[in-house]
Amino acid sequence: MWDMLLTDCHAATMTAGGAPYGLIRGAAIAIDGERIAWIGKARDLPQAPARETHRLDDALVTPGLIDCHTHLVFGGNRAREWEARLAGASYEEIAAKGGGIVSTVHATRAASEAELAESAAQRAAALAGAGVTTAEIKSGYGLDVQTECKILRAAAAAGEKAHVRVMRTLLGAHVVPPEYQNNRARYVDLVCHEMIPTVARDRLADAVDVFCDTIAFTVAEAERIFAAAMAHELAVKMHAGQLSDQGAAALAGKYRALSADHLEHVSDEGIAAMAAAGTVAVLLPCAWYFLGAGRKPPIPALRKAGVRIAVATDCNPGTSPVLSPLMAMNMACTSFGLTPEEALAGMTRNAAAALGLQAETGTLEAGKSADLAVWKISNPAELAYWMGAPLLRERYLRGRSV
Ligand code: DI6
Ligand code: FE
Repeated sequence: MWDMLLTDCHAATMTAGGAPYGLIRGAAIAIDGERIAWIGKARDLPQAPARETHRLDDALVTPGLIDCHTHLVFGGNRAREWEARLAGASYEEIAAKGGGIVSTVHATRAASEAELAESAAQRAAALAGAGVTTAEIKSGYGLDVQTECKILRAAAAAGEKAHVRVMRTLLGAHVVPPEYQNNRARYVDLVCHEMIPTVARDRLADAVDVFCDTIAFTVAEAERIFAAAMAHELAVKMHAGQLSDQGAAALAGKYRALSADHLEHVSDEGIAAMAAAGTVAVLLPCAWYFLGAGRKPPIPALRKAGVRIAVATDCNPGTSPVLSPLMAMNMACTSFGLTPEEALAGMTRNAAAALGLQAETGTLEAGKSADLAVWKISNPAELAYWMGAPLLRERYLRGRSV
């Protein structure tokens, strides 16, 4: 006897290679404990009884959405800076004058762990209300060992409060903090010899990320940090090609990074290295939009090379104050030219791969965690089509309605 049976639904399983969206019309989904035990056409159900049966009135079920790139934990906000940008200042100019990321660092250092957990939990709850069951959360607004650890602990607490599975990423290499402005190498030493070992020892993160760009870290610095992360058995990821092409995507490939993210500026060699390594391309169309819609990521080249494409909100106070995964999917289609099916794969199957979770979640398949989103629509293309509509009906995380 199964624990739970969901019937009278259509399932966009998002498994690759079969029908569009892996769609099963007239589906049933059986859940045992935390896992999907069986999924298929209801008429093929091998056994009927379950402790609990839910009839879903022909609703669409998809894998719970996965927001694989966020900076949800931060103090304050940057609405003032945005006003300055609207009046003509550039993101790089503001950063060079000590604004930008550094201003959020001051606000985050000043906030208590409980305050950070509470504001991040509210943001995580907003994502959950739009169908997210898994979110990655990066640190990166502390830039000292103590505050980076505080952020990573707050990230876990936020996930617990909002019933979202959280994967944590150390982004100690977000920018060089003001106190190391004249001694970058010593800050990279701190990241490699103190931050990464502490975070690994206390199991505060699953991966290490580096912002590799003009206003942040060079490829050589990123390589030192990747080597340190790998020595501590942490996965690596990269903010690559957001503002310029420094060769970051090629380095991501060389180190078999889980993902390279942004990629508005990326060379053919960078794409080839990512393809060879299986590195996922994470597109962040809301950050692209909020920074003024410049150069776009080369989608046809990524497709041609066979690079898997994910989509995320990049929720952060400077370049993407966005808590709507469906809006990110919409923009990935309207602005970058993804198909609605690619956009949904980008927030499910490929987002799972960008977090190393492809065996656990991201598709509806027997054996995977029962992470589901139930929607008030019947055609999966509607997920990327409606803008700002409350489409979610219900969410399951690890087999439980939350
Ligand atoms: N790229 C981004 O878009 C965010 N971080 C990064 O490396 C922006 C962070 C911020 O401006 O606060
Ligand atoms: Fe980011």
